[in-house]
Amino acid sequence: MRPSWNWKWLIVIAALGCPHSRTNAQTPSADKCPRPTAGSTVPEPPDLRSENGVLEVELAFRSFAGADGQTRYCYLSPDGSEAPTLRLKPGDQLVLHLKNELAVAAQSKGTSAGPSTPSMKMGMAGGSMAMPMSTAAASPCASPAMTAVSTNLHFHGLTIPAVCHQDDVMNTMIQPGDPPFEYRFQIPADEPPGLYWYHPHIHGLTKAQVLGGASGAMIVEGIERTNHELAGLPERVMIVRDQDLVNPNAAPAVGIVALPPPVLDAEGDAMNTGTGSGKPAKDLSLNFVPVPYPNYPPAVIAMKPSERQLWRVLNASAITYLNLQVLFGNAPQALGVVGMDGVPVDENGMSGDQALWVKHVGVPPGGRMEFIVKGPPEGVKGILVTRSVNTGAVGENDPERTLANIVASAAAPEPRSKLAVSPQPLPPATLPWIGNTKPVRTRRLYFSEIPQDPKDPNSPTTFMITVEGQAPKPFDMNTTVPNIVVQQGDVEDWIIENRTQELHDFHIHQIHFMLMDWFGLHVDEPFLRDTVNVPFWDGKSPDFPMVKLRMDFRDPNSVGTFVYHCHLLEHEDGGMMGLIRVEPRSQSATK
Ligand SMILES: [Cu+2]
Repeated sequence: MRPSWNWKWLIVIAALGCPHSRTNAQTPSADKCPRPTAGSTVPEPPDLRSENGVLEVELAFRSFAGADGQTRYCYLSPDGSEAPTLRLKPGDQLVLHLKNELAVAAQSKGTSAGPSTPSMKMGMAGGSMAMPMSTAAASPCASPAMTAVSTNLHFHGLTIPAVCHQDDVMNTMIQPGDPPFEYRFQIPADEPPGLYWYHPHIHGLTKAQVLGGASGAMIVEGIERTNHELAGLPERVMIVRDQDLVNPNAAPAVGIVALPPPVLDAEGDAMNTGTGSGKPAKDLSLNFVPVPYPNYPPAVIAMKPSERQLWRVLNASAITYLNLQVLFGNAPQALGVVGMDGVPVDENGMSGDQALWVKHVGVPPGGRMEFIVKGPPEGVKGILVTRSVNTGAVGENDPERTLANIVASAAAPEPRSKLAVSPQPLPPATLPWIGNTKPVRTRRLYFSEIPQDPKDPNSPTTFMITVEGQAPKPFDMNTTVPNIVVQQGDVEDWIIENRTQELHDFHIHQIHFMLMDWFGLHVDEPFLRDTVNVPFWDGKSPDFPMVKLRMDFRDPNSVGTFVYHCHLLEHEDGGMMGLIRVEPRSQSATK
């Protein structure tokens, strides 16, 4: 039986991004992290594909102080390609050797990654560990302390164990001078096909490294096995990253009348103007092609006229929300969403071959959207924009901007990858659809913030996510006591409330969840997410906005201790994170 598509969650997909709808020179030597210039054609990230069931990768993690004073971070493979897309099939093994080649000297001169930055202060104020600058040798699996140049990797979205050499971010810290650190794990045979990603996850440093460009895509192949509409489509990966403004002192360009001067928050970011325009908190780039404020010179996407493609879009921004739309002239075009957060939209096994046709897609930081796009006919101008996102009274400013011109031409090169023409359909899921399971309990959690001076929005803020009934406190990396203990096999409902006047972006490692209620709307989405926007409080309503999530701890790989947090990385670095332990199912409970 096929469920009828429900208008309520169509609204939610489109609205998740907008609840109210609407560094100093290191050396002048060779640029270690070369980036395209503004206005360039959007390049495809390089691909590294598994062969015979294995993908072995060497990545060097480097930093470079650009001429604009910002520190860039990059993952480089031995052939010099940057931030490669790792492509594997379910069941394949990934062996990734990560060499930390960050320059200690570069970090101690007050670059955006240095220990004197606001995010670091907040991390420390937020109860993070001590951060000695020593890089004394210790096992990267049990590093006693982190430094300003420590790093590690999180494989966002994968259901793999949270242990060292796989997906642990609590104890794994790789220092410059350490030998290459080996990540080695198997993509689960039942991992849903789709778009995943990798990025560093050192609490207190995550924002600086991700903002500098430390991120890359990962694809579990076979999405065309879930949906006949995808057979044979060319596919392209698009990664939106943010960075500090290249022209922070420029006045907004054309067309803005009597806009109040931007108010900056404690991190120096422009606060939400509530107008959908004005100075953004951060600049954006599309596959590293910068689209800087104030003129936003668009990047160029070349397509054959009217060609259908699968766009696999990752919001790898540290703090910027996206609300993407494709327009031909002024007309928004239908986008056929087929995957979200790495999971095909027909994951419930009942709705195969469906795409959700929407006119815009909200993508929170950390989120992924995979959708079918039809290119413009020859001679018609297409554009890819991010509409403004209302982040709340104390949120950052995410104004509307054009990211790229879509140029149709018969001579446009085809994307490098094409989905299989006659794919074998994916076998149905072995576990019952989570929407049909009974939760064993309901928990309530809430986001909260405490500014040092409640009257001063510029005062440093402590960020927290608290399990109701526990004392609110910012995350402490030294803690070994989990906030939540769950038994593997259980399904739980979590209500996440937002008691602050800005959006937060709930994310949990290792598992996916189903969105049941959003902003008072019962949605029962027939698909899964790992990252979801929690609407902001208006400062007046008697009730706080909330989302209700059905959390799936049935996968044996979820056993272990891992984190949930806000994916606005300055919030995570500032303490908005909690610890969960999933205990192995006891003998007596196992049938
Ligand atoms: Cu947040």
